[in-house]
Amino acid sequence: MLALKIAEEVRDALAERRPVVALETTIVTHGMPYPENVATARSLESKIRAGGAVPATIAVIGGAVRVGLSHSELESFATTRGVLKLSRNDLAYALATGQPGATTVAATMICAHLAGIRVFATGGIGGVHRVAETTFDISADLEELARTPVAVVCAGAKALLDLPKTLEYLETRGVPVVGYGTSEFPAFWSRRSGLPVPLRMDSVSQIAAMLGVKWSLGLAGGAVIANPVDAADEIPAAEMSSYIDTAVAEAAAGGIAGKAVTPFILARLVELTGGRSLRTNIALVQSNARLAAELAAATQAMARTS
Ligand code: PSU
Ligand code: MN
Repeated sequence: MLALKIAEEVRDALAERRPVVALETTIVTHGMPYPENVATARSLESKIRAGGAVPATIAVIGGAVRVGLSHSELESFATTRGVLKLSRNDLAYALATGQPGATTVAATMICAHLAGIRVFATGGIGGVHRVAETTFDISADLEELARTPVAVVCAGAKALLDLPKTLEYLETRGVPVVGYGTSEFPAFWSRRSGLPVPLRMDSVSQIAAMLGVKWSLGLAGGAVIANPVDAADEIPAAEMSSYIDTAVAEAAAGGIAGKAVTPFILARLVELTGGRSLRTNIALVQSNARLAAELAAATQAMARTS
């Protein structure tokens, strides 16, 4: 009665120990407007293929966890209204009630792990929100990173969050946070946050080795592989910060709470920046897909030789 449906291409790749990269769908339904969302989702799949790996886009459809969607399924999913934004707490609810659901970082990690996928590419992880001391708003992504063995390739966390508290939380929960080719934790649209990254690694095979050692020791949980957006695509932090302050203040004033916060702020930022934040978001997630394909290949190569 386990409702897990893995696309044939993904199943074959996993059985033959070829590299597979998981992709989330909240970025499609709640993170970007149509039609850029579908175009981006497709471009991520092509980048992963170009990197020699098989893409596995994850969603809940018709009471099943789907791992690997066809182009037409992705298109119709992206244009369906009222798709739920699923995390650990409501994944089973969507499955049992048959409602369509997009998977966040947390839910995608759970489903990727069920399918046997170790590497996942996204834009940015959720984190500790500003004024979390009064709202208690801390993304379930962080707890998932502490318990589920999937490496999440991202551009750090969005600067709309409290980044120092997010890093502290990850440290407390034992999650390795790696800066790929950077000594600073990247802030999603911006390459720099002013915060030192806990671990710097410049080689993909070394990252694969670290993951292999971590998991062979039985250390639970995943890892954050933070890949700064290319300089040509970034919006420097100084420019981004006033837009972020405006969007965060509007969310608070409008009483936006819970899982609606991140989608609201992302959509407002696209408006406030005249579409520039969306272009940066697309570029960074594409760059993460490329790196994730490389990492998945290195991880499989390591597993074959050990
Ligand atoms: N990164 C993006 N766009 C997004 C998200 C992340 O570039 O839409 C989504 C991810 O699915 C992430 C979620 O898991 O936002 C975090 O939501 P919350 O803060 O409610 O946990
Ligand atoms: Mn939240």
